[in-house]
Amino acid sequence: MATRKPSRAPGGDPKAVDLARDTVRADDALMTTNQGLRINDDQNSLKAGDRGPTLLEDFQLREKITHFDHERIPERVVHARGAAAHGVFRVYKSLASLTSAAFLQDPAVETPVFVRFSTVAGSRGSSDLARDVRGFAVKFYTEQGNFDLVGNNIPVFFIQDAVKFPDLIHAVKPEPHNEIPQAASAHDTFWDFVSLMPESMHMIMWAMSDRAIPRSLRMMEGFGIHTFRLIDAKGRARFVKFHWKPLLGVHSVLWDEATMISGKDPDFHRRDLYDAIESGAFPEWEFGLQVVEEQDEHKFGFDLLDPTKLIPEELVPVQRLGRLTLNRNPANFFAETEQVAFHPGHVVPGIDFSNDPLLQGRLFSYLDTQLTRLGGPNFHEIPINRPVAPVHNNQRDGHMRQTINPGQTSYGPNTTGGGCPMQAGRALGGFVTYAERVDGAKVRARSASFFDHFSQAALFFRSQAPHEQAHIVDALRFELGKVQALPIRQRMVGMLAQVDAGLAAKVAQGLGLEVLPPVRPLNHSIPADGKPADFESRPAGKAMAPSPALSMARPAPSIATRKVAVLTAAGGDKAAIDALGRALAAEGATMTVIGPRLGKLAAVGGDVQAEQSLLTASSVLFDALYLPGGKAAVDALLAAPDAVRFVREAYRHCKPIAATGDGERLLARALEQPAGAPGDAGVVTGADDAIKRVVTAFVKAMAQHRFFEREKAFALPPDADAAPKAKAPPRARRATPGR
Ligand code: HDD
Repeated sequence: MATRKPSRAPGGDPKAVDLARDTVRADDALMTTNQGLRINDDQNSLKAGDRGPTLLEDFQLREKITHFDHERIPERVVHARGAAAHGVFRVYKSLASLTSAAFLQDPAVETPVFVRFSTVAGSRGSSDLARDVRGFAVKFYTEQGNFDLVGNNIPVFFIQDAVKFPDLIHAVKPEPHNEIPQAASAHDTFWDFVSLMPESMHMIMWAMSDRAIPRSLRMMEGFGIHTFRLIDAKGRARFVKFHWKPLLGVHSVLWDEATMISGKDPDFHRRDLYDAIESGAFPEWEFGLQVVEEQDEHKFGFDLLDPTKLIPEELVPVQRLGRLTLNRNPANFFAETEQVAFHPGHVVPGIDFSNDPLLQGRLFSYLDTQLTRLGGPNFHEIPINRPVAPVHNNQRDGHMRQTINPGQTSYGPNTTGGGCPMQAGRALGGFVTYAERVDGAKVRARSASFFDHFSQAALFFRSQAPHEQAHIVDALRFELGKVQALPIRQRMVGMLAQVDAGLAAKVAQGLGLEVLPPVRPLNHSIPADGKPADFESRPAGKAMAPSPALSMARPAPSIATRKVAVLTAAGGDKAAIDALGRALAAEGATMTVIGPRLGKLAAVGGDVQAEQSLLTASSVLFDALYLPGGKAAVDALLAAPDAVRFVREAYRHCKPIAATGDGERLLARALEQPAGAPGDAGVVTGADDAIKRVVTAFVKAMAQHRFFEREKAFALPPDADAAPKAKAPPRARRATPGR
């Protein structure tokens, strides 16, 4: 029979955010209507005669069709495409010296969490591999109520004030006249907006970098972005930035790969997260804090309230203070991942806001958006949104109210309900807003301390490894190359010239712009003194020292969960495949045998199972490639163009490749064209009996993730890549208000 698990008793174990209490299983159940009436026949509608018209009387048909007609809810206006998981969070040691938040006091306390990752621009059905920022939203179900850390995988944002958010999103979404393009920023309206918003330049550097095409949601950093406040038990406040550091390292794919993955497996990230959790390889992040004492607020040369700025880790180290582990997939995507409602305003005592104007605007938007998306003010009663802390107040009624509040009293103060529910006050854990002193004239203005839009953009660009810089150049050439309006391209080049002259020159070259156009940075903000004289952005200040922490160019701490493709056919070298399999298993990595067809392949030394075929698999879905020996197998693969292409793509995408024995022949053929002679970096070869050495070197190569020196073999012809002599960017000119 269908079973409904009993609700958790009030005051029960707060660790158990157990949606099982609301889970209805249909094991051995009989089918019913929504009123519990058993259904006799669900295959035929009620008709006047077996060939006659359907009768309006068929309440069963109408109930089913009506429900179906209303199965979709509005997708999120941004971050529509996402995937999520349940997990737990624990601090390494008590953070009582920083905050009174109960869930940060005791390493023995395990706080349940629900984490949703997302892209921003695309619709719910768009590809995971779009060039985009990734949302990284964490809901902590604490004993004091829910705390939501609604961040991204990039530590800064496009705009400084929430009032520009609708403009930013309108600009990046598909253009309104033809709804093109889907999940892509490479179009006119986005770059038109950006070219007029110098404050977006730092974020643009990140968005054009490989950070915007992660290898896996499990291999991304996360950031709270805004400066928040932590308040300790004595009421003392400090500024903080929140960080998530993935234990698997930070890795990305190449743009060419990303576009291919979008076709081969648009669910690549979602699948990767789901599969990792199902296999027990639980994704983990360390919780990091950058702490700034209140008296140090103004010592950085940029404003801590400006969300387009980060605090370089070299200036304020990230203290790693806790761990997040994702260990359970949602049981139902709609009920949990789609209906979860995050809100930066969901805080607990000990955590508070700063006056960052982007954050301040967000505090309005998230609650408001749920009214449309989830249909009314009772979305907090949906199981995934329900706090584990008990909820008592005088709010009543509204669409889809679940709670049955007995009794006469729905107001306060009251005597009819004995004065309940009572305010907690500070002593009993009531949330008390930090008493920041605020004193100012009412103005629509932005502080002049927000006006240096280029120093940190330059900091990011100059902190990148050469291949990372080259990828930014390529991304800008791609994105701006898709822009139709020449003035937009020109304005962008002018803007880039303020970040880095070499970068601008290379992008200009790729776009066929001979001469760098004049720079006319506009900033549609007015400084606090209201004088339009300072209407525009300031040129970059003194160059900041490069920050190595901003680069992803470092080996992975481990190769756990990396996926190796093994290309073979009947007659392959089973002993070598098994040896690799054992070595990978010891490292927590996995191997997939790919054959010309699925199923059993008679290999030398026994049978090998091909789990995927050349039709279903593609090199872009793997991290590395092994080509075992076996003459017959390699002869068969050499006759299959898809096999040769598989190897070529792996090489082109700079992946570690190993080949033993006859496998080297396949490697050599694949690399004849177009790469020319294969470079050695990341390619490990050896005779059949050298498998032990090859495997060891291959595993080591995998920790490096990619071998970008190979990209030179695929570089554009020199004509396209030589940078023209950059003219010094003209000095920023004063913009005329209203222009
Ligand atoms: Fe936002 C969703 C992150 C600025 C308005 N935002 C949303 C999600 C994430 C972020 C991760 C998806 C949450 C989920 O998985 O359900 N947003 C950010 C970050 C920002 C930011 C890191 C800047 C630092 N957002 C921002 C501004 C506004 C919004 C300035 C409006 C003024 N965001 C929304 C929203 C969404 C949202 C419209 C859409 C769906 C939702 O809230 O629940 O309210």
